[in-house]
Amino acid sequence: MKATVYKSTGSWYTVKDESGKWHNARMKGIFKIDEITSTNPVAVGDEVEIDTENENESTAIIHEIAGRRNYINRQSPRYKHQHHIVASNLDQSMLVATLKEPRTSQGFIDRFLVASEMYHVPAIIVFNKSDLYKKKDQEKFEQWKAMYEGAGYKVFLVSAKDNEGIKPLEEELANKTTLISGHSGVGKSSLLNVILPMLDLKTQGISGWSGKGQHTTTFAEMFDLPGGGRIIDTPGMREFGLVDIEKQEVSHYFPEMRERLNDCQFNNCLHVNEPGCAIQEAVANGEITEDRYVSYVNILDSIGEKSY
Ligand SMILES: Nc1nc2c(ncn2[C@@H]2O[C@H](COP(=O)(O)OP(=O)(O)O)[C@@H](O)[C@H]2O)c(=O)[nH]1
Ligand SMILES: [Mg+2]
Ligand SMILES: [Zn+2]
Repeated sequence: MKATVYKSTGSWYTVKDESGKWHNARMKGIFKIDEITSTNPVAVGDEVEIDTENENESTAIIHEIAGRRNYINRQSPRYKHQHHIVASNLDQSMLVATLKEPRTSQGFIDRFLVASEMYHVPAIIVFNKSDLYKKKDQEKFEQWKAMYEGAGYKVFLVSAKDNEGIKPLEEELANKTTLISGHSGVGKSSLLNVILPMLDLKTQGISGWSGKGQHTTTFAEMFDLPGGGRIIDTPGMREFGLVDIEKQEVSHYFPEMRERLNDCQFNNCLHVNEPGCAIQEAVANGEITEDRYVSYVNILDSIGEKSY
């Protein structure tokens, strides 16, 4: 019987079958999927084949994993060649950011967007805590909104606290599987509590976001949206790493650069100081924002340095 993985707690998986029934499932045998070595062969979002094991206890055995449309992984900090698959079969990723308490840096947002592009997962950006924005913050928001929309991303402004701006976001999430991400303290749990009324996630006090050691769970979990669609929460994940990225690739993951790459004189152009560079020209005439270009150069500079 076909089922979808909603939660992984190590060796047991919470799965929902096509009729809506929940099972506690585990794997038997050895799986090799997508030719990668993974420390967790089954990921949240996976479509699996299960056989009922014990009807009374709702336990089941996973005996097949369907091919993944895409997946997000993390390099294992201990074993370089092992990857931890965080979630699979995503329609989009949603970065929760904020301009206040604590302001999310543009560099962080841009690295998130690059990682999403690498994984072929469309990204949206949600700025939370709008209730706290003063005039200056509102201006900053408008500037960033124009910049990111110009690059091709959807941008939302919400207040989880005051339930403001939620409707357009819910429309964007409807009938899609969305991975939610963002720094600790930006209001991910608060936002999920608004859009998933049946949920009651713990939110952190103000001291939480700068404190250490508050990340007790690192397991991803998927939730059904009331109007259709799903959200995947990844409590312990601060950001996707830019795993295995080459300098030459980076501009492919900036949509506003990608569309101009063919116009550079040299096909191995890194767009830094080469002559006849369409990217540098677009920055000079304002078609690409300087701020995004600075992020591009920063990412380029960070490559070669070890990420762990
Ligand atoms: N003023 C304001 N505070 C918020 C908002 N959303 C969340 N918070 C507060 O920000 C802190 C962190 O929220 P939480 O949901 O735990 O963030 P998470 O770490 O991303 O899950 C808590 O004190 C929340 O009450 C908002 O829209 N406005
Ligand atoms: Mg939280
Ligand atoms: Zn160039």
